[in-house]
Amino acid sequence: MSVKLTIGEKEYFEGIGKIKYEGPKSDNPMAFKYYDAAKKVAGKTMEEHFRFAIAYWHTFCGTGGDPFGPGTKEFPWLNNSDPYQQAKHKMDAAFEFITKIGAPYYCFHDFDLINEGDSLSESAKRLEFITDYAQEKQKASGVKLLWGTANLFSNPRYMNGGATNPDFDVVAYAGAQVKNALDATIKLGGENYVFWGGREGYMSLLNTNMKKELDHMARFLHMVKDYGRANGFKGNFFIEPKPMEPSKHQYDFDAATVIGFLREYDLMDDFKLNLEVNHATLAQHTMQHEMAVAANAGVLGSMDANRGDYQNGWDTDQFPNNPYELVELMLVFLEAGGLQGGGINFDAKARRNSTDLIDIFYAHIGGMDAFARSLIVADDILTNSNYQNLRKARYSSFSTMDGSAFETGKLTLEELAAIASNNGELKLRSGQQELFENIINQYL
Ligand code: XLS
Ligand code: NI
Ligand code: NI
Repeated sequence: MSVKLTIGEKEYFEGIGKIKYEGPKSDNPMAFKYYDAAKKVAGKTMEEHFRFAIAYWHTFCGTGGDPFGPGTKEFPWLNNSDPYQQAKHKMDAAFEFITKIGAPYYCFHDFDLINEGDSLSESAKRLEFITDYAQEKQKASGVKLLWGTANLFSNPRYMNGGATNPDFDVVAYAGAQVKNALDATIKLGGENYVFWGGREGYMSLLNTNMKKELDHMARFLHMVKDYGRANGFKGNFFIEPKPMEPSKHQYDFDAATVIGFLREYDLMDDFKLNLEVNHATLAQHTMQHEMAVAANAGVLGSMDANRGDYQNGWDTDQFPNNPYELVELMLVFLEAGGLQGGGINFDAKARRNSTDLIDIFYAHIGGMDAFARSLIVADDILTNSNYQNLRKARYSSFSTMDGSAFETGKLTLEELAAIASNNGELKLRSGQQELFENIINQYL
């Protein structure tokens, strides 16, 4: 039985209704086993915790092309050579999918919404047109915009970067494009605005003045922030770290690097981080490491959810499906008090050989369920297990008189040395890693 959930002319995902929660015993592949939007966990509903978002680029634009072959997926909404009509059909399909899967948010790059025109003014006109339509669709469906961004990496003009391009005219073009993308985000009530610097980096230091490029990037971000604030944008600006791909060296390498940059250039008040799982692994970190670094600095803003592949080293953007790993993320997530202003955006794509439209549903149902199950387990661990106490106990010596004098800056190095000589040789204290690891399996 299909339910009509569109305000467009055509139903694209025929025969599929709204995806419902049926619980872990259900064997219906088109139902949630764990994601129950209204269920309360740790004081908030699952919907409030996650604020799931659908990525426009992978889900409605990406037909599976890779360096070795063209797209494999037939997206009926792309079958139109008129860019305006095509954009409308794509948006009909997008809002139909987002409503049926039950995600409260979506995210886009400017030219995911509508193909770029052949001049700045034609592109601006196209964006104006499609964001008028998006306003209608958002109103009719209740779906909201988690964040918008500008694509400053696909067009050949950005081959040497956008804001960090050595050619000032390209920087100006990037400025015009970001201004339009931010205007579109503001117009649609977007809650955040993202910068991912795919080509803000370099291929060879021989032809690069890194200091100048970083100064330019900061200048650019300040300009965008000032413009946004002057035009009523109250949300967060997010930077999305990634160490490489497409650039050899990307300036927004990882969470710690970006935080250093934001502090150096006085941007911490307006910018937070949008962390992506596969980018963390490309930087040789775990996602929980990146999340903890951001949370410690008060800038854990948002998450691009996906996963990489342990046997190869690129951004495969697969859907998350590993509960053990996700529990580790959800522990950091809950202990940090959640995300600041952002949500969980599936920056993930069904595989190139997953060519049925229904595969898009399987992929998102799986991702949402994997997060939901992990949230429940992480909450259970935090409320019912010995986990936090065990970790705390490792640091108990800092609650002694000397330990707390050290923490509060009341000890000199000479005093520290005197304490050590009084203690004599020390007993080893186990880190008990395996004991900690077993807790997750026990609660899964
Ligand atoms: C690419 C990035 C990109 C950003 C948005 O690796 O993840 O998709 O999320 O520009
Ligand atoms: Ni991303
Ligand atoms: Ni990515």
